Amino acid sequence: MPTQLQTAIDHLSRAQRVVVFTGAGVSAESGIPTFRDDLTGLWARFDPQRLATPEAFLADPELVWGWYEWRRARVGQVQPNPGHTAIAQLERHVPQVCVVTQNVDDLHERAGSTRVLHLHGSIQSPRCHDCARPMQIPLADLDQLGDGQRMAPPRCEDCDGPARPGVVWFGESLPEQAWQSAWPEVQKCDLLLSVGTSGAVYPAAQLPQLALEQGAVVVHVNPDPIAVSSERELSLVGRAGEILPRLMEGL
Ligand code: BV8
Ligand code: ZN
Repeated sequence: MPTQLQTAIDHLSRAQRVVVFTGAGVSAESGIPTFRDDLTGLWARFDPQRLATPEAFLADPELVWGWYEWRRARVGQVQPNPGHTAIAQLERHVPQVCVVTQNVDDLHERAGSTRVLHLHGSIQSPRCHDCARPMQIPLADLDQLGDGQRMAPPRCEDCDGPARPGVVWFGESLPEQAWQSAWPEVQKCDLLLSVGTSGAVYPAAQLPQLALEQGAVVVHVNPDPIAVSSERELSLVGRAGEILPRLMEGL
């Protein structure tokens, strides 16, 4: 009886079009806390789902901007982990690979993935809240920030509006271009590799189900076992940085 890992390797070795769908778990081993992890420091008493909203920003721009600048500074200080690297190496074995990520960090790109769609935006691209002009803002010094501080968002040179993070907040629509590109990729893939996501946030969380419905194989990689509902769905239990390199070794 082949192991789940060997079965996944067999499917992956035959796949022509693979979508790698990732969540915060793929960046956990780089030192970026997931949304399931408790927030720390200044943000410890806040719920991310309440802080990552337009309402929270309008109510207290300095608290929300400070949180994103602290996170953006941390992303600048960490490195891609073996999970990101294995996903980038997949492109050597599979003709068509598309990474569809819920993450707002740039670790997939820094690991070498060449096609990355960000369904929830990018923390590296702040813009004016009022006129949407992209704003170049130097990284905050993490040593100065300690566990995070309130920070006044810089003002836009054109209209004096406040900077806002380039991410998609709860209640905001997904970027049209990313979502319109992701959907057909999932529709036509042979295999969707779902890594490090709790599948709690919609509409992104629909994608593995969409892949299954169109006949693709779906492979989950997560330290928590994922309940599977079809013989074309596999759950590989373990960390991305441990499982993904083993998948690549088998190709
Ligand atoms: C929209 C950017 C509509 C910001 C994020 C009821 C009320 C109100 C709203 C809703 C509702 N029901 C549904 C909604 C819609 C809402 C939603 O889904 N809410 C949920 C919470 C119920 N969705 C939205 O609002 C979306 N927009 O629907 O618009 C609309 C339509 C038309 C017109 C106008 C509006 C927008 C959602 C985007 C929110 N922004 N991020 C920021 O980063 O601050 S979401 C954010 O949270 C992440 O991007 C990510 O998507 C999500 C966290 O999920 P995960 O990535 O899965 O991470 P998580 O921590 O949950 O899990 C980590 C996993 O990794 C775990 O399974 C863990 O076991 C695993 N793991 C841990 N370590 C490892 C590991 N795996 C592998 N290796 C390891 N080492
Ligand atoms: Zn502006």
